[in-house]
Amino acid sequence: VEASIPEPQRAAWSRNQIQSFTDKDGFEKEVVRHVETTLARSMFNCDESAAYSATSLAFRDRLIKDWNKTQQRQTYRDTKRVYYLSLEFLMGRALDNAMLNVGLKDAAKGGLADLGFRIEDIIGQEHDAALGNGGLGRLAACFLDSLASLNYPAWGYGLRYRYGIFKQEIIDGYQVEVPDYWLDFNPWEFPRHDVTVDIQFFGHVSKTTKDDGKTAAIWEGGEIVQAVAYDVPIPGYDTPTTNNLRLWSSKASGGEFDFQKFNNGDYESSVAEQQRAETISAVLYPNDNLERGKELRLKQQYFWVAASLYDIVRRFKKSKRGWNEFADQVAIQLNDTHPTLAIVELQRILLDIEGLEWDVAWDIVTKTFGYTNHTVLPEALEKWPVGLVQYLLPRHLQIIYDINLYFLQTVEKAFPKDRDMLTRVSIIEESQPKMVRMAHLAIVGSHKVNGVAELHSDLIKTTIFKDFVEVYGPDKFTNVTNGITPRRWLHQANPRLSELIASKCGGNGFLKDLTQLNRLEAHAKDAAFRREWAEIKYANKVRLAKHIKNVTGVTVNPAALFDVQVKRIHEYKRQQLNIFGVIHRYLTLKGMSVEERKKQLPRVSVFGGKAAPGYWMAKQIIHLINAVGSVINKDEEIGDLLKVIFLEDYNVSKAEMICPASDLSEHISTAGTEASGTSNMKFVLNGGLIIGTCDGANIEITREIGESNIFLFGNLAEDVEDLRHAHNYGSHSIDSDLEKVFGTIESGTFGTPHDFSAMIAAVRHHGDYYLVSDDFHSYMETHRLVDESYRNQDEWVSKCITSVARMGFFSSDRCINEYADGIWNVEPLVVQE
Ligand code: TH1
Repeated sequence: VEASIPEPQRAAWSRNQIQSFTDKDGFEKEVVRHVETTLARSMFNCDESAAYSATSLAFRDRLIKDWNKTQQRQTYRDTKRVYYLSLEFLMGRALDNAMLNVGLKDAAKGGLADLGFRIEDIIGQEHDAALGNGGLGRLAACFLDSLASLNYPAWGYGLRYRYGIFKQEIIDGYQVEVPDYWLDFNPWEFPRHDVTVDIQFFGHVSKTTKDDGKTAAIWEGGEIVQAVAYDVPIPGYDTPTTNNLRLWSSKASGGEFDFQKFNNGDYESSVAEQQRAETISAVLYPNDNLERGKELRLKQQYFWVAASLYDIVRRFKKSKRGWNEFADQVAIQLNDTHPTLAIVELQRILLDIEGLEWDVAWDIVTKTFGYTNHTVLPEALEKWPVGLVQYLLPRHLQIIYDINLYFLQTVEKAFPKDRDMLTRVSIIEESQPKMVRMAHLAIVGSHKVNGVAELHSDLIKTTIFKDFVEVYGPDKFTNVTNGITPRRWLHQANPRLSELIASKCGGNGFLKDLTQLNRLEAHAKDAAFRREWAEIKYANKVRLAKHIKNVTGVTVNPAALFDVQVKRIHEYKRQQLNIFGVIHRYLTLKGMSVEERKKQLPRVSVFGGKAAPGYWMAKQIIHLINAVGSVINKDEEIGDLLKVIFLEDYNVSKAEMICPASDLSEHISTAGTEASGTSNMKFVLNGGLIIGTCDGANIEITREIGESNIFLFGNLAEDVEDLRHAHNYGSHSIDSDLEKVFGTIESGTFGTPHDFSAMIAAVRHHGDYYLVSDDFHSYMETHRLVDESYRNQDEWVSKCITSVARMGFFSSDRCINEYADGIWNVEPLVVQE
């Protein structure tokens, strides 16, 4: 429908079109209809899987109505839109979220009960949409939820991977990766076979002279791969706004070429071509905070970015506005450097296709883009060999060189004769082979660059991007501290706690304005409230204990302190520090008399997380955790006092069960390495306390909830460099308690010592880059404080309540409003009911 038809007319059509349910009876009718028609099954043999499918289809119908209305409204009003470009969207499950956001979960619960099902079992049928590695992908998903809930006109753009992050199995204590084929039945996506874009690769560039005598570049030859759009509706909470997530899938461009081969009897090679094209969107690269420079990864990036930009420009052109208005209509946010080629692609479109002058085009480009940096780890900073870019995207490399030339000219004017400055800020690294530095390109091509927590934003300004602060001044660099959506991470994950909070906060308003949690603060002193609070935590722990029993066979005591570290396995996140600490605790317990032991607090140490398949050290860490668990868990002398659990296949839906059941969670990265962290926020919001380092968002969490409500330990970011230097050039002595732990491992207590020798050598002989030994003593001391504190349950629960009351700042709604004001300059657009 074109905008030329008056809106009232179109609104009248949609009112009369789809009738969707509004209560339990209506829901039941829809489920039965979908079982019997859409699924072509009968209600007599409707199992949980069919009930899940039909329930999803019923809710999907509801979303479609609001989705169409939202898109029509946004097209008609033609206000500025935000485009969030992310290679990862870690969405998790959609059904529960859809039910809660449209406010019909109770209707569905009653309806499913009438049909003989428990709603939890039906929700549990859904496969996670796991198109991401960890925090970066989950942040993108939280942002989509907030954008819709706050009524911002916004689209997400990503890749529709056939295989998301692998499924992790633990076999004999080792990680085994199994492919995650998740598309079998996915009611939440809509293929748009009519929305396709041809994407060009390889080829060569020639020059022509235009009518006006100017020369223009023409990129020709090479091969074409087709991008097909798949749309996923993103419902806002308690609002009709339903935004769109568009994921691109690759296929062979088809057409006559294929057909001819087919007719010539070259069937095999035409199928092979098809498969080669489909490879582009086949698999998510399973590395978190690591860039391995694979050609297919660069192909994925350009494929996705070019399709998205074509789509965005096509939509802009419909409005018949001049190019001078582009940046007033379009804001594009780059989620890390993965989509940085979008900068080059837009410049190419404006220059080569639309015929704009370089300076005019470049001004539009830089006003359009914003770039978010998520890491300072050197191994994660993207660099592509110049030769590879030249071969895959010859025209883009020319444009990159021109961008760099003009940029370096302005730098030279400001810093005459400073050759080193030019070398340092150049987009091209003069190494062997030469490399394109994507972060530099992203900075030069954007009007704002932001970090994701205060410490991190300070660090990028003083370390990796220091020179750019000199070049552009400090205002181009800003901070937007990450946040999480309280809908999924409190209301959906922890319904009982959400209800209890609502009873003291004057209803559910806190779910849309999380600062209202401060109304809880007064109740921290109320003994009856504390009892209810503690009872909910206990019930959540019982549920996790049952899950642990089911999947590992180990019985854990729900009254024990649950100490949880779940996140990607990485040396900088220091799961090795945690497991060394667990071993130390075990040794301490073993050294006690029976009497003494009786006085100790029981603990359950829970670990979870995936290691990148090629990250050998991370896999060793998983193996050690499992080896330690299998010894301690069957040590009868220790019994309930200590259990060590590794939960396999940690993902979003498991996080929703684990976060509400934690007493203490570990966020113990080496200071200065974790840009923000977001699970720290999830755990505190669910009434758990944190043991952590002064790193990432832990620092701001401390400022908000108060120093007495968090267990901080370890060296500070400012001291890390000197400590590392001392390890390598001074004498490096290992903490004596840690040496005992090493000795125990080396004595064979946890199996073949050789299996773990590299982990020990990293600390003893290879400079202990992550400061495990430096922080060990203070870590163990702080755990002692945790035990002491947990003994006083009244005080512990008060701390938890006070902390939750002060977590309002960490809503992704606050975060999205900051982006909207400070970076995108967009306003909400309310869709009428
Ligand atoms: C993470 C950061 O490690 C984490 O601290 C932060 O909270 C999160 O992003 C959201 O801001 C990152 N994930 C990745 C993944 C890749 C590359 C870089 C990063 S940084 C693939």
